[in-house]
Amino acid sequence: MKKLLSLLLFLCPIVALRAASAPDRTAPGAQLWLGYEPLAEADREALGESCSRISMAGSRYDSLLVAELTRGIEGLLQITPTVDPRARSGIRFSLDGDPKLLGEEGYRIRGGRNGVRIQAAADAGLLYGMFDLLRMLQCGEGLEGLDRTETPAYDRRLLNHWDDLDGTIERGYAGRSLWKWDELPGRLDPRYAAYARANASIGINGVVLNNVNADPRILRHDYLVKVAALADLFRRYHIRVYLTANFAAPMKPSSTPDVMKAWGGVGDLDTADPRDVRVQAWWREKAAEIYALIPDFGGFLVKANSEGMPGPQDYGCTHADGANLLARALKPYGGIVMWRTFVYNPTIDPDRMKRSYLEFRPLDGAFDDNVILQTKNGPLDFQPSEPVQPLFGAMPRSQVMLELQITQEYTGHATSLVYLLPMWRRVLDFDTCCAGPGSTVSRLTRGEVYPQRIRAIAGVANTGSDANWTGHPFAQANWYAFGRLAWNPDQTVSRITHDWIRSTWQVDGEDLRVIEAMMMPSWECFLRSSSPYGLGLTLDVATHYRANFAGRAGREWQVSREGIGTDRTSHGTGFTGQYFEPNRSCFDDADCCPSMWLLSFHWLPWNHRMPSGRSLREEFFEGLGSTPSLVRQNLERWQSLRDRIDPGRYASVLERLQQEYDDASRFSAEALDFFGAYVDDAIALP
Ligand code: BDP
Repeated sequence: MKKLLSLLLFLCPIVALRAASAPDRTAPGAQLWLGYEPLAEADREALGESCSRISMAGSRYDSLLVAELTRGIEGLLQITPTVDPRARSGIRFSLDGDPKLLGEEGYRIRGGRNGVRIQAAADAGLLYGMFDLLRMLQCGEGLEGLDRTETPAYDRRLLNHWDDLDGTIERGYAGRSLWKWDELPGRLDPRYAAYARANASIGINGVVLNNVNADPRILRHDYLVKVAALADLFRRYHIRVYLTANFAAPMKPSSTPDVMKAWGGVGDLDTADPRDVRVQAWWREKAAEIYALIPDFGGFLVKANSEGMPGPQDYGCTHADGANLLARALKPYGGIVMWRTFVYNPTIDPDRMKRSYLEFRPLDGAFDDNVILQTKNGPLDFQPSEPVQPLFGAMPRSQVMLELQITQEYTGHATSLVYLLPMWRRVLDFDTCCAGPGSTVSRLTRGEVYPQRIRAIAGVANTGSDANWTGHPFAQANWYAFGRLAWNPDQTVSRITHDWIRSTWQVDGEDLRVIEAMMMPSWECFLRSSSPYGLGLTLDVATHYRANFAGRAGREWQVSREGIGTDRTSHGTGFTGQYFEPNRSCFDDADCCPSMWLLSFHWLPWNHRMPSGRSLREEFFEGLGSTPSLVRQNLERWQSLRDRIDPGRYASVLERLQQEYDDASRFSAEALDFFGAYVDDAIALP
């Protein structure tokens, strides 16, 4: 009894603190990074005066700004701010910023003894400035002496949802689609607003609602009315809606329900030929219909002549003919076409890594100015690590944007803790050298190397109907990091990571470092067994490893008793020839090639001497067996935080780490066994 009493006394202050906080703890993780837990008393006192009054600038987002600030300040500082248009102190918004400097979305934020001033040239800047202020408060950053100007690096920062109309999500691991098409437009699920708010808080300003393997029905009038209801809601958060268009949409409905095979759409034509005037008229009319419902509709994303999807090549036309067809229909309204370069045509070249370049580079300069080529980071398909797509920099007269995959298709679904920001950072920092040193993917896609009117970036979303949005609580970090990176690709990894940890877990100091230690090496640890030296081994995580290995060993990895890897050098498939110098020569040379991509570019004998002085065989097998112990370390780290994390989220992460440990153990055992059959223990170094 005595023990129970002392436990209760011990818990009391914590309970009181938690009870006073606004967020609903019944759904662990539902608040994402917007938990707004009370700050320490000293901080609350220091900031209370500065945040006690709000004066508005009269923007279209006024009510949202007041609601969000009130929610944040009530949670963090435990006071309710008053709205006072004449306030000379407190949080003051104004729209008198320099438009040349701040553009549509930028802001200047200044802090002093009297409070904070957020100045913008247009409404959206105030929204982003407000979220930045709340982030600073959550992260315990002082406001005194603050003077910062922020503008986004990309104008279009998009999430791509691979959501199907039946509520399933292609490569989704967090439940069903957020969009309830059968309830729309009549009922708006409260989660729509919560989703939009979360996106706005990290700067995302566009969402493609449907799967790239597009069901043409999304362009039918009844669906467009539903889309318009979502667009109306998202507009309140400065988010535009885009749709994926099926190239065969103008055709008569198909009798087959499988969109991948459906050679038919929602129109009444018997062709989708871009040269046919009826097809052109169909797209023009469709655009007019869409813009009548959604005046700020962003545009179309298109996957054409890829993995069985219809496209202009079915009519002997090029990607440019197809993209321009849609672009011209959208042009009068300011819409854009994001045409994907993820193509898949085995007749062009047997080395799949070479295909996008071979198909798209000859079309450089042929695309209209409202077309942008949406390009995956690598030439294969979102593998855990692969070389950067050589198309970046190779099309100086075309606009190109980067597509990243936030959802963890090849990186452990919602079971593995794999923090993807370090990978994305490498991609953005990769120097293509197309116009001399410094021609990084980041600068290229921002139009700093060759002119680009459209500057955009997309991430394939990992959200779903799960209460915590992303399945794995740590997968929220990938969503967050994508948004922050899209706003500012020069932001350091540690800055973004620290902000996420502080805002999400309300920890600092040693606890923050423990969580950081779990996240930061997670991608490279995952690679050691799942993508050793660029050899992507994961296909269907947690199932059928052995069958998967057997199916791919010869064709893809060319594994034998002699060695492993694919020769893509100038002596092999010639893929390295698609890069600019000095990358080309470096990738051609096994001693210069980054080890992370070594086996993507080279076939090497098992006794190849690695920079460590050890053999490829030794390192390869050590890596294959390494993940379980690394996951165990994360389990122990997490257990050390037991008393500092709310029980719901603590248990959810623990359970997933245990599952990850089991999966990793099974994966390692099967991989060691499978590849072990090819090698002889006695392989000696040369
Ligand atoms: C692959 C996915 C597939 C997508 C495709 C794409 O497995 O589901 O449709 O990419 O990006 O990674 O189009």
